[in-house]
Amino acid sequence: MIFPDGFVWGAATAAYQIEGAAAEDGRGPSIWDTFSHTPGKVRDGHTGDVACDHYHRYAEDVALMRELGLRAYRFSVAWPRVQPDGRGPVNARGLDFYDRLVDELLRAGITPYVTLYHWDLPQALEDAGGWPERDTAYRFAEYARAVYDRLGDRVRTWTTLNEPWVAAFLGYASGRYAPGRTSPADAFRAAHHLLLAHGLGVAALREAGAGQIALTLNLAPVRTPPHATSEPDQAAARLVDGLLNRQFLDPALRGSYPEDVLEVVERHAGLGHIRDGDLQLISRRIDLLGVNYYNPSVVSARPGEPANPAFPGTEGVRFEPPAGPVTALGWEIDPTGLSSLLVRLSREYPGVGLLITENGAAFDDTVEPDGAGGDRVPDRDRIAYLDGHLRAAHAAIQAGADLRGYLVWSLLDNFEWSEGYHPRFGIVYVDYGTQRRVPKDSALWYRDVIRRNGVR
Ligand code: PNW
Repeated sequence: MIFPDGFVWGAATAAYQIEGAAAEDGRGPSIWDTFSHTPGKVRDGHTGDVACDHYHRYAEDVALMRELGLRAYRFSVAWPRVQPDGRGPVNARGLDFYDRLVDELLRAGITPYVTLYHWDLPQALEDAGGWPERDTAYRFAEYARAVYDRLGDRVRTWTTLNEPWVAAFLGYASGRYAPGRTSPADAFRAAHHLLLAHGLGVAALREAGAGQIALTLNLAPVRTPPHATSEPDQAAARLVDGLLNRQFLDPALRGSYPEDVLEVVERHAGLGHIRDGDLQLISRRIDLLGVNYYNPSVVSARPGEPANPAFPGTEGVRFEPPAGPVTALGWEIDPTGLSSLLVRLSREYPGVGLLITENGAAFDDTVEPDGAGGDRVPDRDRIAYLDGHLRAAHAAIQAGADLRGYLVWSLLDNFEWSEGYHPRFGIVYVDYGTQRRVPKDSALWYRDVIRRNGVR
């Protein structure tokens, strides 16, 4: 199964999950510093204070990427390094780090893909109201412009946001992620202001001359189980599809909120925060849609079921437990969800290129002797996961999806948000005691995939 010429192969990370150096070179606190330092919020009290120490070890990490044959590397910029209070003059020493990183990548022949916001909102902006506050979107656009002005001469592809659904609904509705608030009204306002930030960011980047602009969403097909296919079951699936997928796809790519989504928004938050002209801004043309895919969602109708806290308005909807094999996080493994998602996106939202900006799996990896005095990490289950999803991606291309590349989540084992360092998503193992990196068998397998531009 050979992929098209020019298909982009790489790996992804995010600032708070790998950098550490949380108080260095003038970095201000983000909502994830506050949250992870609040007892009871993150498993075992883990924080990103040190993480993979990538801030100091970036050169070694880029060398490793080169050895693995990566052609592209997606990383995020920490807003509180650039503007410690989220507004005002830039902290040059914070931008210096990304400057060095970009140069190191280019020297290694690796194309940098920059994400401007991967959830680490400066705490000062949260103190001023956070994403439920409209002003935060304008602050984001200023920040985006400041980063572009420093890196834009060398970075061609710019992503505004990573997964606004997670930032809004896990951050402000379920409270499982920073800042840990639990107000559905605030979550819907946050979602709209994140979209507005995206639109204002696109305008700022475009005006500054950015080559390729993207938005990354966490997307999943929403299905009903085989035993539940009645009209109410399908209505349940349609509702969850609206909240998870169409709430973001339609404004960004069609310039309107879906009617069924607007109805839920109005019930929880009113519509006063959606102003005339917002949707024109939000739908400014982008070049790429970043797709983060891990698993499908499966739901059915069940009267009396309380709403899922991350999906306000889903009273009477049951979120079904996985029916098949799962990863260490209990996430269902189903590559068919990726092919159907990609084909649907190309059909229903034509005219935007697709890039898989995250796909991968957490498993309980262990280091073992390789028999030659070294170490290896025999992660066969991860190889099977990645192989299955690459086959699904290939099938989607055959079926007409305009898929341009694949970035595995993640390069390194890292800080998996509320789950701390327990889940290991990396193709490279990190021994947190010594910061030693050990490429897992999946990394060596991936190197071969890249070499032959496909899977056997
Ligand atoms: C994504 N959910 O997070 C993020 O972009 C990464 O930073 C993260 O490490 C990776 O996936 C693995 O979790 C998600 O509950 C977290 O639906 C949670 C959900 C989705 C995506």
